[in-house]
Amino acid sequence: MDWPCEGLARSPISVGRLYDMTGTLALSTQGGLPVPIDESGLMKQVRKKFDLALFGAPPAFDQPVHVGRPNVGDRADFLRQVDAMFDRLWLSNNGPIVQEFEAALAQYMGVRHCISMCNATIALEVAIRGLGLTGEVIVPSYTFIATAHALNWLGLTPVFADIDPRTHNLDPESVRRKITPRTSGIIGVHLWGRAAPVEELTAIAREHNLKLMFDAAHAFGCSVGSRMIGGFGACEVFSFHATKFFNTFEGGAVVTNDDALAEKVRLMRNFGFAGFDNVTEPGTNGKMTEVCAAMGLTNLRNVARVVARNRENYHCYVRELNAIRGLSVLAYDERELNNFQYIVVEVASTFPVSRDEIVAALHAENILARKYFWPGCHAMLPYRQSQPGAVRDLPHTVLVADRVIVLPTGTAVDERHIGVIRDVFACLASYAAKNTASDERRIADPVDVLTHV
Ligand code: T4K
Repeated sequence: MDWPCEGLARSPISVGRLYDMTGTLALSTQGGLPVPIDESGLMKQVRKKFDLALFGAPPAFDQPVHVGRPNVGDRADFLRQVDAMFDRLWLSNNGPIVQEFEAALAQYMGVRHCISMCNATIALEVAIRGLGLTGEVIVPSYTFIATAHALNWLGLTPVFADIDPRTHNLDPESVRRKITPRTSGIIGVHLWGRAAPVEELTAIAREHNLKLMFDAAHAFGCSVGSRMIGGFGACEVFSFHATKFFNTFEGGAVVTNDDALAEKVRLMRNFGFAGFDNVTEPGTNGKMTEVCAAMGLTNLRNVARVVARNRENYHCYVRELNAIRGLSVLAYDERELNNFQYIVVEVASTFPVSRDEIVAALHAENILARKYFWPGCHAMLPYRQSQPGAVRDLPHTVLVADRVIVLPTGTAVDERHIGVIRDVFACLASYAAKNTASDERRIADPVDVLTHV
């Protein structure tokens, strides 16, 4: 079908004109200006084609609805800790709040060591270096670019393996095919907080004498086989970025049950200092600050509330979107612990509107859906040239990256937002289906769009 371009979606069209044409927009006005019709900031109902911002209507929300809105616990609790920090005048360098935070996380995950860091990218680099990885390391291409960049930054080669299209996680058979004499390790990623195939990857690593670690950036508070993620492989790395289910503003951690590795990682995080004037390792500055750790302690006490909201949102999305033919919400295994942080919708090729057109339509409504992790690391500029065979070897990565949309959730989102998102999908589907069946004319400009109803 023909579809108005993104630029068209943003072209200003007067509210008055829209009322004249459709007569049904549920826009309310106050002193002539549109005002939201509910507390979610909703500006209109979306029932049919001309209710869509893509066709010139005002956006559904007056403010952007984000995928990565931070979840924040009790502010008074946080501010009390920050006050005490100011009294102590101890702001960084393994302060008391960082130590309390690390102990609390180690206990929460049931691991021996938690070494907090300034972010997960630095934590990955320190862990990779601490483990002594060299040459080639196998990673999924379908992940956030930081997984590959951490290797590249250290002068190592990320070798991209394919995923299982049902789980979006590493396909063990593809991993096997990527092993060469230069391979030193595997980094599994628990994508969307759903566990990588831990058992299979552990067996492959053992068989080929490779080191295995996990990028657990998405998997805080998740389990596999009823064991908390955090204790698998030689170590696991978490992200506590602002957009994550659990945040410390910026932050991350290496967690491990290996005493020697923990000791090395601790030293590397702080320039390799083993005491005053005594440097025993090459190191970097990966330290978490006190204020970040205070945010972590506050948010740790808020985890259950955020999980509950995310879970409700997830069920609401499943109910609303799975009812529309051609859409499916990636399922969480509810026998395990999940943080339900990512709402991942797959758009089938039979859906009458393409994934990119849907994203453009949602953005026009101020719903900032994302195409994570399109187009896959292998297709990003720094890696495109280095592995020319990658596209041939990564059919499932290409397939999945082309059909995923990640939708807003978290404590800033509720069923009212989800209802509107459902309406946008439904409206697009029914308009496109009708348009394709009955009207094959090219719609060239806004006037054309508006006159060929
Ligand atoms: N490994 C994996 C598998 C990862 O997914 C990540 C990070 C890492 C490693 C590395 O972790 P860190 O080094 O970051 O700790 C975001 C995050 O920046 C990134 O941490 C995360 N993965 C990735 C999946 O998502 P972008 O490029 O999408 O960020 P941005 O700025 O577009 O923000 C996303 C949405 O959140 C926007 O709609 C704006 C909104 N937002 C953002 C911030 C920071 C807010 O509403 N408030 C905020 O404070 O990467």
